[in-house]
Amino acid sequence: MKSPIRVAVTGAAGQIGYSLLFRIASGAMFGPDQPVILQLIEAPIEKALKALEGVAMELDDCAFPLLHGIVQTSDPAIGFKDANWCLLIGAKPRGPGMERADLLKDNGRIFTAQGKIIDEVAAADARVAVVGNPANTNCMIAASHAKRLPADRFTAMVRLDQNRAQSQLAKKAGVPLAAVQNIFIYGNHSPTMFPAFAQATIGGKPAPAVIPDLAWLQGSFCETVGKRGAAIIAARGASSAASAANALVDHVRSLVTPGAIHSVAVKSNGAYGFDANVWAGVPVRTTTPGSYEILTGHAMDDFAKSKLAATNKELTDERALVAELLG
Ligand code: NAX
Repeated sequence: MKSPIRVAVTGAAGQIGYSLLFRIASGAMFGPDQPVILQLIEAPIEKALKALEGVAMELDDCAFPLLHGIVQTSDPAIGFKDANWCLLIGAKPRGPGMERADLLKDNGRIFTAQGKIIDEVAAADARVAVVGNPANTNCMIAASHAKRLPADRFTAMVRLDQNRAQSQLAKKAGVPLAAVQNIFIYGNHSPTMFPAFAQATIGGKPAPAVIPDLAWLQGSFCETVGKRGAAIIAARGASSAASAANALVDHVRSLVTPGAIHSVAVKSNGAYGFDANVWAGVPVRTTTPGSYEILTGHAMDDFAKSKLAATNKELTDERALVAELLG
């Protein structure tokens, strides 16, 4: 049996947390032979901490053999202590009438503090995955406050968008999901993201050859993927949770599986014309567990270039709005 790894999860009593923790503890994220210690972090609010107690009780009641311990805390210094993976889900939601700039700043303050404390107390091999929105910019802020951990340890999740795009293409083509490959998400986790359909393959053929409907690919496909979160809120009365948790399982599982090729928001370093200092969705290949290289060889046509420019502009605008919070 391997020795357990420590997995810190913020927002652990929230709706994504409730769909996520049981899958981590069952082995879906790190594999069936990897024990875990869950370090659950909640906001210092009585109701949230009480809910967290209930979640921990349910985790106990699952009797997962791989779950070697549960920490419950509202103190990030305890929650992130020696963590090998830090899954940052907790964030302030956008309230009625709240400006996006205020949301960026309020969350920026949370991720400033978390970036600092993770850098101080997490394990030397710590990896960070950000889900809390605005995920790309929150991730950039947290990374900017880390002096010990390099920037490439900080990733943000665009895997839900990739999964959504894969599913839409499979439905349209009338093929099983696994027939759709190489569909990658570029840019921000927001409606400006670009699901690069021209690079995707369906049954080994270019997607536009199998779906010869450019108007659909450029229009309704991109729009459905980009606005899927809002469509789910409209239908369900609550934001995507189970699919977001599932995507985080996929995000981390792919990052610990050498050879996996998948979409992750990482420090762009100028890839695909993104501003070098923003965190943008790009295709990566996992090299060794937890490490990756950006795949830079994909050609972009004029339509793709215009989409990339738009999502890059949104990321640089967000960066400008939080400039005072960057370390
Ligand atoms: P919930 O409101 O159900 O849960 C959030 C939890 O975080 C709450 O229990 C809250 O007490 C806790 N929290 C708040 N601030 C905290 C802090 N500083 N430290 C620790 N815990 C804190 O939201 P949920 O539906 O779980 O969504 C969480 C975040 O994921 C939101 O920001 C949401 O926008 C984002 N999403 C990101 C997605 C992505 O693909 N990147 C998709 C799904 C989701 O919308």
